[in-house]
Amino acid sequence: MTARTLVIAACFASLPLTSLTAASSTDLVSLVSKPALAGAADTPVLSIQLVAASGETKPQTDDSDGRLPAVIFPPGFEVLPIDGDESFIADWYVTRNKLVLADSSLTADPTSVLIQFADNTPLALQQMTLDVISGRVINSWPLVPGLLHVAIPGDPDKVVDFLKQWGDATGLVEFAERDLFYRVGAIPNDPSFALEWGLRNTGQTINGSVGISGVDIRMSTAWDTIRGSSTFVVGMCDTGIRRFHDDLYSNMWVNSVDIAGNTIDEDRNGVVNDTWGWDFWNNDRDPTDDNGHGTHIAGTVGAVGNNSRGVSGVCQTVRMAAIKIASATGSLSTTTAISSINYCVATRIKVSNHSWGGPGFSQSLSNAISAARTAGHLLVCAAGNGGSDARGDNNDTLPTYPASYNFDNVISVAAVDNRGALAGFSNFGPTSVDFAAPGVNIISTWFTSNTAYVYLNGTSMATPHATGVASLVAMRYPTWTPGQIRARLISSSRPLPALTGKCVSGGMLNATAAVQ
Ligand SMILES: [Ca+2]
Ligand SMILES: [Ca+2]
Ligand SMILES: [Ca+2]
Ligand SMILES: [Ca+2]
Repeated sequence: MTARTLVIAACFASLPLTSLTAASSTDLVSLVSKPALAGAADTPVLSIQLVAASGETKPQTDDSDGRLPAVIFPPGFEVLPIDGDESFIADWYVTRNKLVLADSSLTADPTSVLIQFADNTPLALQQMTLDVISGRVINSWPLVPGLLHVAIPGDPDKVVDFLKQWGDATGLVEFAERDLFYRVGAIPNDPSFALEWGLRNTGQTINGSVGISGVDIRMSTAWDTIRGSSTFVVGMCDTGIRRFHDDLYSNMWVNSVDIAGNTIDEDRNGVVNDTWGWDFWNNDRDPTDDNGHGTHIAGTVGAVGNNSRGVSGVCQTVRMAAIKIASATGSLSTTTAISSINYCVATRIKVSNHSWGGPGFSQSLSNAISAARTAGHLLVCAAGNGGSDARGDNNDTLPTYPASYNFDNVISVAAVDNRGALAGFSNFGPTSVDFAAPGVNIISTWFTSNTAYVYLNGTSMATPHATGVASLVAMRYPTWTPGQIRARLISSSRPLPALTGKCVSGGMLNATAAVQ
């Protein structure tokens, strides 16, 4: 048996030495406090002896009912269980949500951090690490083994700094980072006569703006090929959905596998009784929209077609899972985003809409999207609305995440108006934005009543056009990978002069060509 001795200077004075001593009771860790080793008297110094880890492993196997798991754990991974104290976790959500509702300018969660443990890190050493920072596990995800969302009492920046040093010294922590915040974003317009120019543009005047005939996504002829499917589920990761809206109700997904009214997660996707999807922001089973953004986007993907009312989604028939990841004020976090992707993969949802973003790179989110790629999941993402000045930026030099994660299961969508011009607010990027879709004066369902509609502007509105077309392609070609679907949407785009050099395709989404 080999032993390594490591000396770690703790970087903040509030280090709870007593909890460290408690961790030494296991046979995996021999932990001794040696304050005398430090140069500075007020800096606690620990000597940690790592005695050959026993390497307990728990590889995931096939479910007993014969369904293949969506995600296979790498051998050797075992993740600390979520803190068993349900009231602590419930309180944490309430506290976090109050902080965010009170201050929408927060750029990261002040109460928690993300920790990625290295492969084969024994549970006792994970727990010891948490003890050092007085951390308690809020969440973990089968999609990203070893990643923990941890509530902490101290300053998150200091904790992240400490965990980096701790990781360098011990090899236990691959990385640690803040739980970054992002925003859903749309620019409201006054309601006026409902016309969906983005689906079919005859040059009609929309909200005072005269259109150019043919600047549309060629939807009506695409519907000659495919109009949708009542078995295809699309993940709507946003502020929730008003699911009883007259023009949405019959296209909403109802999860019949997870039976409500019990305590069993029958479909084993990680949440219990998720009948309509899930609310990851409030951690409850009711993903009703309290903002509006998500209901608008849902109407563009899948308002019921041919029902003699309102608008039609790109998919006339589809099943939309309401996956609420954002607050009433439109803020969301890395961790709610990861939860939504984990949920989609675990529920075998192939395509998801992400009309949100921000400038913060997250290694955790990047890893989750990479794992989703392996699992065959496609994310359709908004290129972004130009940051705080609402003037479009070049994402090649100023990335917007998640749209700018460079994987072939991520589509980045810019916005055009009804005259074929790139919207002034729309981000662009010759290599990082894939194509444009209608995003100015977009009429869709609204959350204030079951018969409400409203116009909105934004790459948030362009994105669901692409999500709808990607879903139609996935329905038509069920064996295609996300990369194949993305490549089809890019190659079938119709060039527009204003988009030359502004995106990969130099063009606008073309549903008719995409579904051929
Ligand atoms: Ca159940
Ligand atoms: Ca479930
Ligand atoms: Ca809720
Ligand atoms: Ca309709």
